[in-house]
Amino acid sequence: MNAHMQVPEEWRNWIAHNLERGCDLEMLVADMLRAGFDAGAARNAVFGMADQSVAAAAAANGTYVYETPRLPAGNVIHAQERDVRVVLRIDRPTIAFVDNLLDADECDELVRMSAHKLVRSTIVDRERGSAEVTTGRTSEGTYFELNADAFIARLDRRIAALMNAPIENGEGLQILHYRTGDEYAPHYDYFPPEDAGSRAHIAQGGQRVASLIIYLNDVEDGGATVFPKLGLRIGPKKGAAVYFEYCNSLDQVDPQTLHGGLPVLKGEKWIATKWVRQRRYVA
Ligand code: PD2
Ligand code: ZN
Repeated sequence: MNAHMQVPEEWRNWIAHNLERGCDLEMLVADMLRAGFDAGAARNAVFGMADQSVAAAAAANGTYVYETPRLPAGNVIHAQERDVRVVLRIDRPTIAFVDNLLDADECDELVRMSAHKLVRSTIVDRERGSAEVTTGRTSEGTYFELNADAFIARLDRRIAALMNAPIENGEGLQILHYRTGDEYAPHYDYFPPEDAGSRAHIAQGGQRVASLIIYLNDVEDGGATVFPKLGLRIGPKKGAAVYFEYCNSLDQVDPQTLHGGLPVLKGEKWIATKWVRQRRYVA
């Protein structure tokens, strides 16, 4: 039997029974080898089923199950016409810092296109789902619909390739401007599933699954993106971006991805944010 051969159902039941009893995985593999199974097939079946049962147990008690990252592997991600270098990766949750996603002219162009149409940023009211101004988010912002023009369409394509997601699952690119003193208090980018106010938002293409924050300028002081539960702080760098993901195939959301934008201490801060949904985003 080769490694990809299907293990018969009676043997899968036998593995499941012994996993439940807490048997050592290598001993199960050894028993299967003695029964004539190929080593690859035995290991795939035993370890694969063990992974599934750990995931099922974690899901049953509400623990977030980490799956294979959506973000492509490798030192360099080919994002359309641009090769983007991954400088740092964290595995659980999946977070990555990538450099050189936009060039300086592209950053400047996004700022130029946005500066005249900024409005005060809001957050989602947890009960009503409405957009509310709050002291915890003092930036101002605007957005560009998907493929708004040829320039935005090029960036949407590049970002979708980096995030390994269909372009149409992305919300329109958000541009945010923070003046000195402005901040974004720690929050989740997903819509808390238990909140009544989340329902209407989740209906627009499912839960958010991943975010990309692109820095459009070098901030003089302050303005780092922070993940307080992880002790992680990322300094803004023009053209670079931080990526993170927080919703798995079981529809669970990951509370470890709490994050915020620290107050800008000197100068100003511009970012572009892309949020990706489970399915096509319906504005
Ligand atoms: O400006 C930031 O660093 C920041 C931090 C947290 C932006 C967002 N969240 C966001 O746009 O969701
Ligand atoms: Zn956020």
